[in-house]
Amino acid sequence: MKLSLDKISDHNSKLKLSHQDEWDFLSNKLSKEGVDVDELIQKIKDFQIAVPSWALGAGGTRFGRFGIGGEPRNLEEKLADIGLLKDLTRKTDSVSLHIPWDIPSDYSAIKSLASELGISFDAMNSNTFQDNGGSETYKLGSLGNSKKAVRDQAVAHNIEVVEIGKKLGSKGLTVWLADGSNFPGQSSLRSALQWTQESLTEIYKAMPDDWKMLLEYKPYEPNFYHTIIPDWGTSSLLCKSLGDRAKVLVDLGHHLPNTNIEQIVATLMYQDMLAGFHFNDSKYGDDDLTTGSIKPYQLFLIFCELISGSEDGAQAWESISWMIDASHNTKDPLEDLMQALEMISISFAKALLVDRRKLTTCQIEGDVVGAQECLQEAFQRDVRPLVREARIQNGGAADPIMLYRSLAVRKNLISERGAESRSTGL
Ligand SMILES: [Mn+2]
Repeated sequence: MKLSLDKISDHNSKLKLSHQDEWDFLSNKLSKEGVDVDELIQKIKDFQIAVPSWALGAGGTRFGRFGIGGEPRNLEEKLADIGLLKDLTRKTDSVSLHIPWDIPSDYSAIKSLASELGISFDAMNSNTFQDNGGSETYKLGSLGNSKKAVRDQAVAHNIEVVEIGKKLGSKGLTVWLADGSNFPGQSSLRSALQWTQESLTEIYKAMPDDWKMLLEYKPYEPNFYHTIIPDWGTSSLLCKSLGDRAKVLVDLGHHLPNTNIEQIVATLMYQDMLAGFHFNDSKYGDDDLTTGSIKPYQLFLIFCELISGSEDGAQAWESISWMIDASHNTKDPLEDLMQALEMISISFAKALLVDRRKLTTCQIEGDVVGAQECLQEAFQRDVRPLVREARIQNGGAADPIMLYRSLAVRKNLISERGAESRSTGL
């Protein structure tokens, strides 16, 4: 389904009056405070977040999966869904593919469809967490498996993913390993790390010079005694051994409860070691809940560190990749993604409004209360009119979910693709 742009302008003109009042009030106030409103809006407009190809179907748990209907049946339909999201939100202009779920059957057709929709190919994702028809099993690990034949197969898979990405114009490989052990004594902790390092070295050497490797970590699941890359420190250590183009990928859900993620971000940026982000939210573990639905203050604090790290020159903003990595099986995935994109934009906008000069003075002078006030002043602000204004200026809908529902997009997708269509993925 392709959205006619007239529908967006009709929708926007209906909401124009109420939006204009709210926006005039906020922009006047910001201008009086000395904020360069045009520059602020430009930053929000420019901030684009990749959508993974697996987030467009109903997610699932190990207990069950409840289809949403009208799910994309192939890569072409996945791109079409991202095109819809792009038209409505103007917040996403790239897709992150997962191999083997999304191997193109016709590369030039896929490339021309993507360019027609204005979508580029973000980092590629390899899959060695489930068996993919190779002769060896990943039951007891992949890149860090004790058997060389298994490691070789996993390395070859990653190199194949790079080759596929090269044909599409991608510039990055994301590696997340499910490797680890479920019981003490099951594996040699040190050897497993060494084998992983050796396998990653082979993959890194096979990447083109203008590619980067994004190395993800996770403390537990699917292995519950140990994972080979449990934390940012281990990931960082491996990346440093590989070379400058390997950096650490932070998935918000891949931390133990109450971990200070903003500090991890600050530490990684201090060393120019932050590859990118996987946005989601969590209450207990890797819950893959919608970004900002549980801990919006944490998300804001993370953005504060990102902005301060880039403005202070620790690490360039452009060197960081952004992607949503969540899926929830009780929501329409497109609506879920719109909610996530909105919350990410809101947190980013609030963090941009922090008076950093005042904050630095408070920090240096030891004004604890003043420093907290600086953050609260920005966090408590209602920036929704600002985010909406940026979206409207970019050609998006004033209220993407409202328009999506009023056009009955899901119903249309169900009549196009069927109620039982099922997207590839988990
Ligand atoms: Mn992830």
